[in-house]
Amino acid sequence: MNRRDFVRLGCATVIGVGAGKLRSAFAQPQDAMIGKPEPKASGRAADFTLRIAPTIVELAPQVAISTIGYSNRIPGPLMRMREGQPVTVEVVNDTDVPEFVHWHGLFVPSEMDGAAEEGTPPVPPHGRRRYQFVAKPAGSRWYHSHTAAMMDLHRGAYTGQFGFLMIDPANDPGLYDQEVFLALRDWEYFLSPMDQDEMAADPNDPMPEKPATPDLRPNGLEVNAPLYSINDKMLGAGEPLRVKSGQRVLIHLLNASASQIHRVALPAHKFQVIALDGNPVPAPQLVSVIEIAPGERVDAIVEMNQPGIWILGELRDAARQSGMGVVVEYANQHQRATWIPPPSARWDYAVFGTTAPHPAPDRTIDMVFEKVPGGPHGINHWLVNGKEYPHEREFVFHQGGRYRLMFHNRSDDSHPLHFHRHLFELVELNGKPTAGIKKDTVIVPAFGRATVDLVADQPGLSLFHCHIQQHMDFGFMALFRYA
Ligand SMILES: [Cu+2]
Repeated sequence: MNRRDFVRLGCATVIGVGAGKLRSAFAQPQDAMIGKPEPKASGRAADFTLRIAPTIVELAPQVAISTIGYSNRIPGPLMRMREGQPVTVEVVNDTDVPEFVHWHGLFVPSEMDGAAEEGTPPVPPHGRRRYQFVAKPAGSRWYHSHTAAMMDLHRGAYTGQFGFLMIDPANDPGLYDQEVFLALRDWEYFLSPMDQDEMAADPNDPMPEKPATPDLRPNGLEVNAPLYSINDKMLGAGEPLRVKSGQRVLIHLLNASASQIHRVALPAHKFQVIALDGNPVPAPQLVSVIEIAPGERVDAIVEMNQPGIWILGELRDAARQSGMGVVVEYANQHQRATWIPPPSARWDYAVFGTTAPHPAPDRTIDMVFEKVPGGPHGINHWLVNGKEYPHEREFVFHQGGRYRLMFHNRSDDSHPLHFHRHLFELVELNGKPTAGIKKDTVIVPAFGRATVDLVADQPGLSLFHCHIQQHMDFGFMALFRYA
């Protein structure tokens, strides 16, 4: 087996139905290479071309959704490059609205980063624009639309505009037999007052930011979704992930949802988490459950040593039964696909870290996040240090400075906070120290606190925001500049 074999994953098998039967019933066209970029435009030197255009994603037979995608694929083409390689991406916009492609987790200049707030020019409607950057740092990155959506749930991150971007290191130990890319995704977003309850706060969590008096204002509308998929297929459609006993399968997991934190498990197996947000962790660990927030990536190796047919899926029955799962099928197995709820376990970034001391920062920046429940349009609005974006003055870095950012989440929701163009190192999570974990997105739990260190080594404007699209659109952003 070629370890670079890229398996395009659909899904297969609803619970309780024979896998073999469904495979023939739900056979998809063989189109195994979403990894191939579109052909280069003639005479052009672009390394990749992305075409933003309306597309149909067939999540399952009789479940087809009209959306916007990259080059007619969901996820978009896998963009694979070598660390240090200069890259030109030609983006063609076949839609009626300006678009931005953000290179999530890469160190790219502000004008190439794909964020209007940083000064990146848009890809004009029915126009084109080239993004040029050097591929760094190595690891699992991704690209996605960074257009504000506001009340339009068919724009920006609510569409199918997302794809994997892999930057291969100079020396890849390649300790795996098969490599798969799994993007978790929600579809058909709508506004609802319902709490998804996907991340009910654990009453045992310390909640250091919980106010003494609770906010009794009624909650506003939040973005919800009735349909789920892994890549472009619901559980019950598409191809299973075919494995052989003894294989080590490297899973690149991405949460490309615009709104929800997800937790996944593979019954009878454990995930050896080796990288978070594409960055190798100091202490790889075996876990039964992976929790992953919008924007985050988790790379994990699974040793296939429990022959059978299993469902890799979301822990919540409603999400899994509405599509968020994929069948893992060992060779020569023909039984029904099995789901077994995993033992309850809290996700804790710190288990992948060390206890090394951190150098003292030059400065600490406190960032306090609060919710304004049910503001204009009945939507929750968000405050950073008492104000919605934009702030009258940006946060300021001095080049080469070492900054400690303290994220105080004074709301009853968990938020995945993303810093553009930089990596940060986790220092403390709800008072628990850790070290050596480098990320670009971190979940700060409800009423929780996270502290991260960041070296200001990427001059230019840098956006900071919650990666839940609605939160970002309604105030949860801040801009950092260099002095
Ligand atoms: Cu948020």
